[in-house]
Amino acid sequence: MSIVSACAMDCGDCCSLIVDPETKKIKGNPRHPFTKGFCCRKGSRYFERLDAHDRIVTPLIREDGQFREADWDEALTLIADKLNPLLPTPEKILHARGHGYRGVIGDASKVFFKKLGTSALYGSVCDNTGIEASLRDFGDLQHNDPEDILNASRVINWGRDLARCSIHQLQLLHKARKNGTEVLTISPGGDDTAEFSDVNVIIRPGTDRFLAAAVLKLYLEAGDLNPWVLNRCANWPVLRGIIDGYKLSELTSMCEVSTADVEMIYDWYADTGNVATLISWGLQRHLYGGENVRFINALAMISGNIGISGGGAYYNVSSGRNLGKWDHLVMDHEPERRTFLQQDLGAELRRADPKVEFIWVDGFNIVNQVPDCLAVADAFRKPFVVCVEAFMNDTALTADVILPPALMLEREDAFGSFVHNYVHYCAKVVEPRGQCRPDHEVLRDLGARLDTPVTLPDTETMLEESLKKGGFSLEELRENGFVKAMHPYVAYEDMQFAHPDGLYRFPETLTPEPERDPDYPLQLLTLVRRKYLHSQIPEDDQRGTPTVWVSKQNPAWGPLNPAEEVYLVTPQGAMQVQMKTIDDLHPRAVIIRRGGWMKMGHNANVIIKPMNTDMGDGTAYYSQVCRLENR
Ligand SMILES: Nc1nc2c(c(=O)[nH]1)N[C@H]1C(S)=C(S)[C@@H](COP(=O)(O)OP(=O)(O)OC[C@H]3O[C@@H](n4cnc5c(=O)[nH]c(N)nc54)[C@H](O)[C@@H]3O)O[C@H]1N2
Ligand SMILES: Nc1nc2c(c(=O)[nH]1)N[C@H]1C(S)=C(S)[C@@H](COP(=O)(O)OP(=O)(O)OC[C@H]3O[C@@H](n4cnc5c(=O)[nH]c(N)nc54)[C@H](O)[C@@H]3O)O[C@H]1N2
Ligand SMILES: [Mo]
Repeated sequence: MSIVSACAMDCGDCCSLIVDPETKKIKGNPRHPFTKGFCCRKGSRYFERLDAHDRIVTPLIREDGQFREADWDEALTLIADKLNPLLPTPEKILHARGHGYRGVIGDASKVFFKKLGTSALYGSVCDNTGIEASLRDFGDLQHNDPEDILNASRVINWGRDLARCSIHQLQLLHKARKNGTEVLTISPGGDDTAEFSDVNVIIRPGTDRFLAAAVLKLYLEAGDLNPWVLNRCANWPVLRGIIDGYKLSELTSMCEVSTADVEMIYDWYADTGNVATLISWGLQRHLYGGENVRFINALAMISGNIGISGGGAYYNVSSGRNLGKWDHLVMDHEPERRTFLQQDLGAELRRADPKVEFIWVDGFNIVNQVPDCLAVADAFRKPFVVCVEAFMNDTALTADVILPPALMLEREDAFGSFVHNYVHYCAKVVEPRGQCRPDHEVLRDLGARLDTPVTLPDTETMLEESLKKGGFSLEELRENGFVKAMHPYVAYEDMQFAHPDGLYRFPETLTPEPERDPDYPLQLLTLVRRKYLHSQIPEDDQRGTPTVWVSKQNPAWGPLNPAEEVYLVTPQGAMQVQMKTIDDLHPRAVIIRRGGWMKMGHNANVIIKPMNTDMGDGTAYYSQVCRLENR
C-alpha cells in the first residue's frame, strides 16, 4: 500500500512523495501540480539513508574517549544532570539548530530552548543575504507563481544550476523552451547550465552587480526608461547618479564580461516580450552578495518586468509564510537571549564570557558546514555537547552524547516550500529504526526531567495551531498530502510595494571588489552536489582525494603537474586535492563540491575564513581566495 508523504530535506522543490513501505519504493506524486510525478535521487533513494549500515540507532555516551551504547533513560538522566545546574544561568547553554530537518513539529527544539532562555545562533549560512536584499527592494518577499515562467518570452538566469539544485524548475524551463522561450544564463561556468540555455555568459564570480549596472547604463544611454515604472520608485535619482559615475568600460572590466555581451543582455531585456529573471543563491554567497541581488532586481524593475506575467524576479519566498507558530502555547514572552554569529562560531565561543558549558545540536552538521570549522571543533571540546544526529559526521564526533533521531518518513510533520505555494504533510510511513525517536519526543522526555520542567503541546495541537494561519484543515491535509496556499499569481501586479509609501527602493551603493591578492589569485566556489544534500554524503563516497575543477585557462593549470600532489591553499590552510579541468569555467575560479567531511579529508570549510556578506548577516563562502600548488 502506498502512502502520500513529502520530502523534508532543505530544498525548494519540496516534493510530494508516494512511498511504498513494503517495496521501499519512493516516487514523485503524479497528482501534485509541482512535483508532477518525479523526484530526484536524494528523495527516491531515501531508504538507503534510513537503512544505512552506519546509521546510529542507539544513544551513545562518550566514555574514556570512546562511544558506548546506552539506553534512553541513562542518556537523558546524564543530560538532565548536566543541564539542571545550568538552568539559572541559561546563557551558558547553547542551542544550535541547522537546516537538516524542517516542519512545524520540527520547531520543537527551537521553542524548547527559547523557553529555557538559552544562548542561540544568529547569522545565516544559506539564503539570508538575498532575502534581506529583496526586502530592501520590494519591502517583502514575493515572486510570481513558478508556473508563470511558462509565460515568459525570455528567461535571464543569473546563476541557477537547475540541473543540480531544482529539477522541477528545470522541467518547467524545458517545457517553456519547447514553446519558444529563450534562456540566457550568466554564471562563472563549469556547471550544467548549457543543457538548458540558448546562450551562456561567463562572469567573474561575485561581480553580478557591475554587469547589471552596465546593462542599466545602456538603458540610460538609450533614454529607454518607462516613466510609469520610475514613478513607482522612491530613489531613482540616486541609482542614476551611481551609474552615471561609471564608464561602461569600468563596469565591464569589473565583471570581466565583454561589451558585446553586455549589449546582448541589454537586447534580451529590452526587446519586445516579457523577461523573467532568476536569481541564484550562489551569487549572494559573496562579500557584496546583497548588492548583487539588488542590482539584478533593479534591472528587472527598470526593464519593466516587475508586476507582469511572464516577467518577475525570482529569488525565493519564505517557506514559513503559510504556517503559523505555536510558541505562544508554551511561553507568553520572548526572552532576552545571548546570541553567537554561527558562521564565526569558533571565535565567538572562544571570546564568550561567561563560557558556554552545554551545547545541544540538532539537524546541523555545524562542525562541518560553517567556515573555519576546525575552530568550531576546538570550541566544542570543553562544553558538554549533545548531538541529535543519525550519522557519525564531524559534529557527532565532537559530542559527549549522541541521540539518534527518527528521520523523515519515520515521523510526521508539515511544512511549506521556499519556491512554490503548497503546504505538505509528511506522513510517517515506517517505524523508526532501532531506538531512534522523533526529536520532539526526546525533548518531551528531557523536559520532564528538568528542575523547571518544560512541557510541549502534543503534535496534533502543534499541527492544528500552525495550520490556522492559512485556514487549512489538518484532516484535509492528511487526506490529500498537500494543500495550496493562495497567493497572487503575479507578484506586485499593481506596482504597490510593501514599503510604507508603496514605492520600490533601488540600491544606493555600488561597492568595488577588493583588489586581487597576488599570493591568492583564485577564487574558491564550494557548490552543491547533484547526488547529495549538503553534508549528507555516505562515507563510502568520500574515499580518496577530493577533486577540484579548473579551466584550462586557469593560471595554475599550465605550471602545475596534476600527476604530483596538488594542494588547495588559502591563508587559512591547505588541503590535498586532485585537479581536473572543465570547459567554460571562469579562469580564476576553482570549483569544489561542498559538504565533504573533515574526517575524510574532504571538507573545504577547514580552509575557508569566516566572512560576512554585506546584508542579512550572510556568509561570504565564495569570496574565499585561494591558489593551487604542487608540494
Ligand atoms: N542536489 C542538491 N540540491 C540542493 C542542495 C544540495 O545540497 N544538493 N541544497 C539546497 C539548498 S539548502 C540550497 S540553499 C540550494 C543552493 O542552491 P544554489 O545556490 O543554486 O547552489 P550553489 O551551488 O551554491 O550555487 C549555484 C550556482 O551559482 C553560481 N554562482 C556562484 N557564484 C556566482 C556569481 O557570482 N554569479 C553568478 N551569476 N552565479 C554564481 C554557481 O556557478 C553555481 O552553479 O540548493 C538546494 N538544493
Ligand atoms: N563551504 C560552504 N559551506 C556551506 C555552504 C556553501 O555554500 N559553502 N552553504 C550552506 C548551506 S546553503 C546550507 S543550507 C548549510 C546546510 O548545513 P546543515 O544544516 O548542516 O545541513 P546538512 O549538511 O544537510 O546537515 C544536516 C544534518 O541534519 C541531520 N538530520 C536529518 N534529519 C534529521 C532529523 O529529523 N533530526 C535531527 N536531529 N537531525 C536530522 C542529517 O543527518 C545531517 O547530518 O550548509 C552551508 N555550508
Ligand atoms: Mo541552503
